[in-house]
Amino acid sequence: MVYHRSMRNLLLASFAVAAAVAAYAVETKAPSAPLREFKSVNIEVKGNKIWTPGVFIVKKGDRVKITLVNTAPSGVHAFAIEGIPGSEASVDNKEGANTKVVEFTADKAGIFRVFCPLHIPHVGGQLLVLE
Ligand SMILES: [Cu+2]
Repeated sequence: MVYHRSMRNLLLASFAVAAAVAAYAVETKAPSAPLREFKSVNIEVKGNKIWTPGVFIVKKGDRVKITLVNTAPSGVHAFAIEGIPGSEASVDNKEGANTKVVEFTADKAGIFRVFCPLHIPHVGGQLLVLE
């Protein structure tokens, strides 16, 4: 009988230690990075094609989601951020098919060029990733 009690106490103590370790693991888990969401629309003004807004400011480590809508009458336009994998998209201007979403993590600080790879004279922008 004494043996059973000590075994039971040992088991209870083991569970208490396991629960404490699990709680510690939860508390020390890194919080998920904030999601920064933007919507940028491609417009055309006197022949200039522009993703607007074209400047995106985030912090290093943020997840970034940009919804791209192409309303320019001139056809397909693309979107890319130099040096940022996952930021590229080609967006049609046809009603019902004129929206694309790009998502990436801003894992390095700096200033990155936003541009249309299809039309280099396109008015460009910048992604600013703060340290
Ligand atoms: Cu373009």
